[in-house]
Amino acid sequence: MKLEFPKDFLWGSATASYQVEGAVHQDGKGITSWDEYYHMPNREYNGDISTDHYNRFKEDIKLMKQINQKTYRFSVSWARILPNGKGEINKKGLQFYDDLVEELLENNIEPNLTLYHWDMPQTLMETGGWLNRENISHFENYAKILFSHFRGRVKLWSTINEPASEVIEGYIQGTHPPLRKNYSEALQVAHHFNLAHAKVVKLFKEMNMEGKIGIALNPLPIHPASDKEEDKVAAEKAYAFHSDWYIAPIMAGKYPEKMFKECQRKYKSPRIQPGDMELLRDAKVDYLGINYYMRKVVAHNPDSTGNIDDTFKYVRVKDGNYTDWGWEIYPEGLYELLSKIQDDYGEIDFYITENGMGFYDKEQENGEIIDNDRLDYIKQHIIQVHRCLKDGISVKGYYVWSAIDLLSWTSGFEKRYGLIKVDFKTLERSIKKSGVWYAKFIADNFMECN
Ligand code: BGP
Repeated sequence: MKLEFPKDFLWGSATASYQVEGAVHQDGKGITSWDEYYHMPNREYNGDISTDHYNRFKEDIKLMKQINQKTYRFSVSWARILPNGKGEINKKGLQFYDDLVEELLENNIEPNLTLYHWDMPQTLMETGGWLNRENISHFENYAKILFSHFRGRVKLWSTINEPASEVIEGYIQGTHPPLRKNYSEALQVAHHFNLAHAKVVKLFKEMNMEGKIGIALNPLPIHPASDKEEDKVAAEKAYAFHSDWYIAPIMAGKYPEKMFKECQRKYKSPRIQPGDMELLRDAKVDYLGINYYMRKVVAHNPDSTGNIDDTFKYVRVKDGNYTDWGWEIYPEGLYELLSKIQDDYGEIDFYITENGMGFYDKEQENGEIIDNDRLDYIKQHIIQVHRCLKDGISVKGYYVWSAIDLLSWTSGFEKRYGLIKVDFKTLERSIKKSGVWYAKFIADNFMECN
């Protein structure tokens, strides 16, 4: 069967500033929360050099061009533009993104810019980061600088990458900065993320910016482990916790009702001020970005302490296809998720802002990477994108995570994602088999499959 895609479909790949740029002290950049995190005692790796994209972006864009990419999603490091998160603009930092955007445009690659992909200027983190409501106006001010500067050149914008990850890993599990374990804070941070997002969407419209603005969320499709009522309830709770808590405020300016009541009862959080919900309701996004990696299967947890995230527990599926990091490969989940969001909230344009899988890449004797697993992963997910299109779900673009090998937040340089290989000793780059396949697929814009 021949699966054809619309002519204007945007095929691309993605990275994030801290994971790929390196050059952490170059040209006046300020310290970020992740610089701080990786320089705590006993950390085995850090992003000080990473792939050195900051100094090698031209070479990287040349390779993206060879892969026939139509778009590239990257994030701006707030602390390169405003080393302390506010105050004076660092011209050299802005110049870097200027050069990057110009290089992309010259190569006919559409820039897709994310304003915040987790690297918070440390000065702001020290005054409370996203827990401090004042951070919202600092973010607005930073966004305004980028909007004015890139007006007419950057047409695809995303406010925040995966607020859920920073909320859950940074404020509940305590594994990402700022290493907190506090439910009440976590819920407040989620609310501040939503407000910051909404203010910036509003600003985008007020400034009559050309193009589209959205957000990149990472909702998970969740299945109950059995038909038992208690497992079904567990799955509903897990979906509210991981997914709908972040989708509902963006799509409908509200919080999922049951979970909201439970959070108020248990944690008296989030605290909402007059006007907040109106702001969320008025900030209509032009698209919804979805970062999709895996599904989760959950069962009722009889040993729950009663917290919102442990009334359910994760279950490994017998015969499931898992990576070495325990992430289940489940391409149908992408279709399920998008259909559910559309059923719940109506039609919207989607971009798959991240999709990919981390593997231990094994080199051939000549250094080549024959990454059949990654190639198949990408292919299977693109088939699901086609299924969405066929069923009237409007997907406009797809980004492989990641454009190039880079630092995985908590798995270092072992867990590889790139279409482009990096030899981290020499920083030499070469295109992997998956990249060669993707190049041909993009050029054809169709796929033959059985
Ligand atoms: C997403 C992040 C990316 C990326 C990816 C893979 O949640 O937006 O930045 O890192 O996950 O995750 P990891 O690097 O932890 O394997």
